[in-house]
Amino acid sequence: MKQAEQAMKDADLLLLVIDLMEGATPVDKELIKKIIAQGFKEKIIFVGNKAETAKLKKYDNSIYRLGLGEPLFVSAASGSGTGDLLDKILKKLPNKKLSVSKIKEDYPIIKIVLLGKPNVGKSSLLNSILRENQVIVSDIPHTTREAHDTEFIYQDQKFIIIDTAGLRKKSKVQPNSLEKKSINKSLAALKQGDVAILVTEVNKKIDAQDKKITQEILESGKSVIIVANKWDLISDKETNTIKEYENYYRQTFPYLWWAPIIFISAKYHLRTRKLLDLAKEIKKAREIKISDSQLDKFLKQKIKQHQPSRGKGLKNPYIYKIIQDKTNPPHFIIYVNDPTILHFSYIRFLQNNLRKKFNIIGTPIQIELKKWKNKNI
Ligand SMILES: Nc1nc2c(ncn2[C@@H]2O[C@H](COP(=O)(O)OP(=O)(O)OP(=O)(O)O)[C@@H](O)[C@H]2O)c(=O)[nH]1
Ligand SMILES: [Mg+2]
Repeated sequence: MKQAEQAMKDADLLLLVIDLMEGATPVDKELIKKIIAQGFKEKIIFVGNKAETAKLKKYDNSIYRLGLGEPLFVSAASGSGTGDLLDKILKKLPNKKLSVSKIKEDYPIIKIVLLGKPNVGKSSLLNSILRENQVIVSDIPHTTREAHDTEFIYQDQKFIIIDTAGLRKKSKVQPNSLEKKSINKSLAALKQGDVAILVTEVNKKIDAQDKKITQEILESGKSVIIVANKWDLISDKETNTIKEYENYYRQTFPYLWWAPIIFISAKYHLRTRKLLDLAKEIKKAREIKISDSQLDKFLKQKIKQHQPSRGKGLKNPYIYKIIQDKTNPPHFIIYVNDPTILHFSYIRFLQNNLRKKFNIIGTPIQIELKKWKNKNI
């Protein structure tokens, strides 16, 4: 039913076909109620099928009580009435078409890339999000040979999810093999995405290969969500079990401390769609543009709270200004009297506070130090 509802939302036109001999079934009635309640009544062309047979016998008058008026009588078997139906469809469609293609053009798309070792459940996660068995899932590692895209709309937002082939340790992969090629494709897919989802198996230890993949993601500058899949395999869960696992993940990926961790079960559809909501927020964070005046105010506050400490050398560091010069991911320039003397921990301090203050979730924040010259004013 959920899928049907989404389809109703996306459709330009709904053909509601009633069997005139049977009348409206309880399922039909339920569906019609839903359609009307959701305001889709005007999308409907109401069709009564088996008109010929129904004319001979008497058809069920209850169809008039459905709130949809008189149906268009057709007979799918003999073809009668289908010409009228086509006219009606064409009449309803042209204006709609325009608005749809217009929406598509300037519709922001969120591109998510699923990455992880073989067999961790990347394709299952995609299936769970879509709730359709579109992608082949199996127990044999390397089920997915090629990265492939699935485009869909969820809560008025267009998404593309790229499911990739599992990434195995380099030393185990034959050079020039098919596998090597699919690994290259997975990494190429990463370049196209906004948000990388690192899929891991919560019932297994994080190993060097998982870490290697996070390195690739970090180098790409993409946003990240860490997924701990197969949560259903953890038995005897207690209230703090998630917290314990989360601590383990945090310790294992200290350099990704800013990435959200979500515990899911692709198999049982647990929290899988939550990832879409999160990706939406993250995409916003990736595209954030903070004005100079907001950053001036921020810098003043922070310096007041905590003076920049000295690194190497004898000079005291002095920060003139912070500006954001790029977005996707956000990139800032800190203008200082001497870029070599500002202590690393102070840059961290500013970075963390930028993240907190402007809610930059799941996204790397890039910072560059530059020497202040008067012409920068
Ligand atoms: N118990 C459990 N099993 C899962 C879950 N998600 C996936 N699996 C199983 O894990 C196996 C691998 O799933 P896939 O989705 O094919 O994994 P993949 O990461 O796409 O694998 P490759 O395409 O080979 O890289 C299958 O047997 C799935 O049924 C889960 O949440 N819980
Ligand atoms: Mg797969």
